[in-house]
Amino acid sequence: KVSHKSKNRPPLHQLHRRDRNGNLTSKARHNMASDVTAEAAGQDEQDRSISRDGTDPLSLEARFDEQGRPQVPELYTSSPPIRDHLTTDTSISQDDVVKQCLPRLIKCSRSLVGVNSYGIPSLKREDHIKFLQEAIEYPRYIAFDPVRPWVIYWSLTALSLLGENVELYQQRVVETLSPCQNFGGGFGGGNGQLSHVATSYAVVLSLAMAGGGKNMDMLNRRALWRWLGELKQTDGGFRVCVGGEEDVRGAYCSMVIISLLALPLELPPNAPARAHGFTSFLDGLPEYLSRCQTYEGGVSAVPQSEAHGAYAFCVLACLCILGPPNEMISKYLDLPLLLSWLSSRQSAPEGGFNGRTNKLVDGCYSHWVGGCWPLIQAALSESPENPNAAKSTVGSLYSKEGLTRFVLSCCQADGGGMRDKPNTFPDAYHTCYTLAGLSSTQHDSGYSGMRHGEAGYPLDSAFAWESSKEDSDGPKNEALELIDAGDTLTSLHPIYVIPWGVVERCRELFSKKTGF
Ligand code: FPP
Ligand code: K
Ligand code: ZN
Repeated sequence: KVSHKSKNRPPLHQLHRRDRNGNLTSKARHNMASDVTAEAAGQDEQDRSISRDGTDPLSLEARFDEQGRPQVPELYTSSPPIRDHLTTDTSISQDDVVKQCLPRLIKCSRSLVGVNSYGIPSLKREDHIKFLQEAIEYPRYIAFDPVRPWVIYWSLTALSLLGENVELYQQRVVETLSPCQNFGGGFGGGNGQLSHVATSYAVVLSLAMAGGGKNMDMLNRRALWRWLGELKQTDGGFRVCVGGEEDVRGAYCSMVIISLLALPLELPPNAPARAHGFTSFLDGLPEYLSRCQTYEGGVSAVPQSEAHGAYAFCVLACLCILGPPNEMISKYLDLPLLLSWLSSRQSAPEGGFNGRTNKLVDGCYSHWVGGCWPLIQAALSESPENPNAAKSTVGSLYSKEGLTRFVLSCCQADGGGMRDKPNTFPDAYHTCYTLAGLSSTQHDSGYSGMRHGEAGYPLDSAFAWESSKEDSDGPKNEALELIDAGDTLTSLHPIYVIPWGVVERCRELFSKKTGF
């Protein structure tokens, strides 16, 4: 039982000190943030017991008042019950985010219009579709020139999540992306630009999504294979471009391309890593990924750096391309430490995830961090290949409700599109990844295991995942309970982050291909 009383707090007028210019001092700004949010919640002087009668106040059954109306748990509508009173730039900006998010969460929870009976706003589907159609049609910024394939990938993925048919874009996607392909293999971010593994990843996924199976002929698979061979490093990892930096994006993007196109795993003859005795793209790779786990338990871009959610996703997804999750993740990562770090990414009352310790929630981490959870949950589930093991699935290990509230209350921009957080502008990147995260609250996916005798390609396990059926027995999906039926999104493959059918289509196209 946690009880929180703020009786030791000095009166407001003492807290809100101003400097000579009449501006609030940073200490005052800091105090005000907590007061304003607490007062807005009407909680300041109340006893905030989170379990008065022993029932779990966050469970859906404990939600209804005497009139049978659902109640919003205080976790999402009140200031954090425990806070560090040391004022720093970090605590000031954190208070500021709470100050932006909390009134929205409270307003939604009390509003009677535009929200459902759980106090959750509806998805502005048509506005988001319109926003994305414009984003793909008229990229607005010169800064987008080196990320053309990304803008296409984000828009097509988000449109797919919203239920749109993206095959309409087939011809134009090919026309835009063809000039990005280089004779030396791979794709640059724009015409005449150096090949990069991240833009090549976005190209391959975009062609697969928009093509209906037709676009893949334009890929020079042999050149791609040779070029990836140049990126493979003698410590097991991959550079992101020739002469460029090596980090876990290089590893994840390369392995997505290799596995989805079923490229030979053997290193091409020109690969510099051959001089080190390596013969395969897989040599030293899981060991390299393992070295990127930090003392916090999270994963960094390169060994000995700061853990970040975006890199954690790259590493977990890459390990899940290399083998079954329950084998790979616990073999190469300290799973309890990773769980502790990953759990700390979700913030209350905001409900969203941050990317790293002491930083702010951001809608895009709904995917980068949120997308780690299905992979971890699969790693913790019993191996489906062991017939003696009861198929146990762990339930959700994060608050799907918190994430749902954050995305729908704080990340939907007024004119359509999704954003990082309130008071930021929407863009295709945030629209893609907030929706991907929201979708993963609604659809549980898991590792289904390979059928025996089927294994042929060594990376088969990457394709042995499935989206669990809604009628399956197992715990009810709390996120689906909370939103209106019309507000559900389609489901994405947890490793490739494109629709399931698109992954299957690639698999059919390439798995039986011998040679190039
Ligand atoms: C910090 O930015 C962000 C990073 C260190 C990594 C960002 C990388 C990705 C989002 C994607 C990588 C994956 C692929 C597949 C290319 P920040 O300091 O602005 O944000 P923060 O305060 O939230 O950490
Ligand atoms: K950020
Ligand atoms: Zn972001």
